[in-house]
Amino acid sequence: MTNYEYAKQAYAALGVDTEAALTKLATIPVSIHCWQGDDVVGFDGSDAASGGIQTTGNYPGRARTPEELMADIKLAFAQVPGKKRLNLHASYALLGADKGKVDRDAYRPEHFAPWVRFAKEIGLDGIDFNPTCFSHPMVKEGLTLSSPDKEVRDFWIRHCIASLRITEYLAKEMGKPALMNIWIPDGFKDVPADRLGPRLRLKDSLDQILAAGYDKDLVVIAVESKVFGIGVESYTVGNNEFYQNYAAKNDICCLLDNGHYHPTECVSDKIPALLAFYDKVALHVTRGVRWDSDHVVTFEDELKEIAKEIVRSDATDKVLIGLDYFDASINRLAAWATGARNMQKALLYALLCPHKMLSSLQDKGDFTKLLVYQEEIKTLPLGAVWSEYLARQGVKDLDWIDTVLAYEKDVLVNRT
Ligand code: RNT
Ligand code: ZN
Repeated sequence: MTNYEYAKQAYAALGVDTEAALTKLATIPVSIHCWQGDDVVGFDGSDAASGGIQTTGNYPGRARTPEELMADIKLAFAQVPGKKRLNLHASYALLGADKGKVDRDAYRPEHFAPWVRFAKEIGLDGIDFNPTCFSHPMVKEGLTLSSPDKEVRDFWIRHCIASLRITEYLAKEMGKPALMNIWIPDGFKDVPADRLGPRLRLKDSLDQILAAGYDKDLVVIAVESKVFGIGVESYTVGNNEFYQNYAAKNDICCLLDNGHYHPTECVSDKIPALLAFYDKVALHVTRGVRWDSDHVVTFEDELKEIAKEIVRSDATDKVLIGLDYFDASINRLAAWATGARNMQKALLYALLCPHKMLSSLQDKGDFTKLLVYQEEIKTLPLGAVWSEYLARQGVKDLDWIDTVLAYEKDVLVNRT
């Protein structure tokens, strides 16, 4: 008997069909961020991320050009099973002859045409997009869409509207709806004198962006809240309450980044709360260590809980799963692939849980048996099913790291 056959029987004893789980897993898209490959720098002029986000480490091999980033994405994504989308930021525009002439408020779809060609070439399931409202001279006093300076607000409103057109284009080209997620760094280091004014200005800016109109069959707009950032410790304009109410009243979507809440809050618990009201919920799956540090996603409890909530709420088509981490202290391709593989593994873990049986124990009030089963399930032979999935997807098991390290030796070390 193979390991997989043994595992299949072990799960079947609990009423779980491993074949159905493997089939389902291969249909769930995960949007993988482009920004792990170059430390969130982009190609439009900045030399480091700013605005409360920060990469630490200087491991050799950062992608410095679109060609390098695409080559790295191709190799890193090939180590990840499942349906993959690409998550782009506006700062990754390929401006060509427009470089230095066209600013972010005038980026056009054609500046992203090479990304479409690339995504098609490597068989991706779609492209998602983000306006880049940070790492730019028009971020004034740390503010963008909430700035008291109308010129600043207008610049970022135009940027978000330009991004909307680009997102529509990406969706149309890829033949798949796309997410456009708005995150802004706006906030204050010290106790503000006015907490309402900036929020009213942000509300008005968002209203103006939405008033530009967009094709709702092609684009889902999300807003991403945050509790605090480095340098903006005292106040964040776009906090959770602001955006949840804004999204609800304007029929857009909330994006939950699990690094953006107080440390004892769980995004896993927020997902079903939002699903009670929203058709779509977007995620940035990350791992915060003590703060929103964006460490590589590992196979830890909250990741499993997030995956379980998506699967047992029958919401794999409602929850838009995206990744958001960036580690510059280790091989960046290994970082990318590790986090993305873990997201897939957590979804598999969730698909292999006997949810109906467990929830009926809850409904019957049999909390003793519920606890016992939930604990026993943790050590079922997940690894054998995972290996089977990798084999069926044509993706390497543990030895994938050898491929990445060979690439480091041949290619990455020459980027000095
Ligand atoms: C920052 C947000 C945001 C960014 C990316 C690059 O705290 O999480 O989503 O990390 O858009
Ligand atoms: Zn995020």
